[in-house]
Amino acid sequence: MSATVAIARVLLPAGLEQLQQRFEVRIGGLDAARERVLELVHDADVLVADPAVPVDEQLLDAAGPQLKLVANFAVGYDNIDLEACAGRGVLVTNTPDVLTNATAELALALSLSAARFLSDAESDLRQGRWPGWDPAAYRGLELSGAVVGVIGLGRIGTRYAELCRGFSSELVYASPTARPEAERSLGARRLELEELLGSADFISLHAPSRPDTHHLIDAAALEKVQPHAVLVNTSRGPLVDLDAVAAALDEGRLGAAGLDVYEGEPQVPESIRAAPRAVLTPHIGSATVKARDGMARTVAANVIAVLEGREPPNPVAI
Ligand code: 8YV
Repeated sequence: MSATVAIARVLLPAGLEQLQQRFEVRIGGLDAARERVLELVHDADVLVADPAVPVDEQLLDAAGPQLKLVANFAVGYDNIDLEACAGRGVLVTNTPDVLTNATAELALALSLSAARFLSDAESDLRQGRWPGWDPAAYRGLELSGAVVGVIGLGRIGTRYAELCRGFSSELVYASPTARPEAERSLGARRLELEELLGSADFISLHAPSRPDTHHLIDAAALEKVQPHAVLVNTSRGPLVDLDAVAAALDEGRLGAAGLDVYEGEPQVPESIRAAPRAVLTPHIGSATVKARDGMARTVAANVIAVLEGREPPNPVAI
């Protein structure tokens, strides 16, 4: 009897077809409600999840003791209760590397577009609110030569820093551990978070969502930033207090914001949707053909390895 793979929501064909050729595959669908996922996972050997699927005790119970692997269709895995998985001997895998360029490029795009107020400018034009060329209007910030502060210098943060290096930016970073290699190759200087907030023109978040990073950028942090600073978040929503960012934008205490992720997404608070100088995208960091197909293939590679009794290529350390 072939093993059963339960895909809580969806997996793109680049990975799905490989699984369907080998295993019995159940698919919840993009809109699968929690009840459906609880049903779908029953007796499965593998669960394919994604950031919109909380993998907790209840879901693991619904699966049953035969569950071997939770393969996340994402590099981030804050949706998964790692301890609960470890306690049951369930492996967890993710999809690193394949989305590094895509996500770093979106962070760069948000940095540039927020700094030049592209959403406000375009919306003024589309709504017929452009009175004509004005030398004083829409005067933004240049990335060239700016001080770029990277919070979390992992794979994506490092790639973003490399891209900014092409703009002759001065790089500073905050990280729980020193990154001597990045310091050598990029000339990046490690700062305490407070110092980084006070000195960076661009602040880009690339840290995981954990209790110690919850609302890393809150009202108190925003008091330290320069009023022209540009805040960019392509990591996870809970790192940022959106109401505090909206208030800082409204009151001119923050220059601009480029956000791709939101606490409680897909709900996005009215405060930030209405805020000026904010470029808002709907969690599309990894949304390139190459990255998303790569992620689907990586999910398949991890599932196939575990079901064939091999070590998965991308285990998440617990
Ligand atoms: C999306 C991401 O969550 O990989 C991550 O951690 O945030 C993004 O890649 C993913 O595409 C959703 O499946």
